[in-house]
Amino acid sequence: MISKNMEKALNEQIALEGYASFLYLSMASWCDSQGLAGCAQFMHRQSAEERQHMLRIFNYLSEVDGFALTPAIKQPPHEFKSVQAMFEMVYQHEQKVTASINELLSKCHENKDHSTHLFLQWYVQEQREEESLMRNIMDRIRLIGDGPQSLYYIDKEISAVNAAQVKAEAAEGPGEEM
Ligand code: OFO
Repeated sequence: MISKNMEKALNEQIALEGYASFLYLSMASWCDSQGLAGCAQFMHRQSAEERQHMLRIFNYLSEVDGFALTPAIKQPPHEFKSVQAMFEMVYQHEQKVTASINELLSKCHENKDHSTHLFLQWYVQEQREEESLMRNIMDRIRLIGDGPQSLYYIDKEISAVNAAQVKAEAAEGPGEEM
């Protein structure tokens, strides 16, 4: 059985993952409105991934006799200055999620909750991969440069990144995710 302390902390993480899913969905919509189909696909996939991250904790809480709370929906921003600014915001959000996972791990130590500590290892790796992916995307955008002519190439590049992610996920198989 999980402690009330840890249950509360995991529910906060559920809310953070849920917000990421909605933020990325909002970004997908904005990309679509800008004619950036490749970026829109990328953000839709990221949004779906974040929902899976949320559900993974949801299910874990049920498994350890905790109560998973469905978070309130806070409306994310829906206007972005540029595609560069949007990816910068994604990177910042991922850093916030990483910091929150690290906090959770410290709480596991304080509460001697080895089970949750083990469960969270998956998130540690996921966050490392996500941050690296976002840095890689920002580097590519920087190399292409900004300005209206660049948008076509940026979108093509993100579409290629998305295709590579889909392929890698298919190779990994469904794993434990729902
Ligand atoms: Fe789930 O926050 Fe990143 O991936």
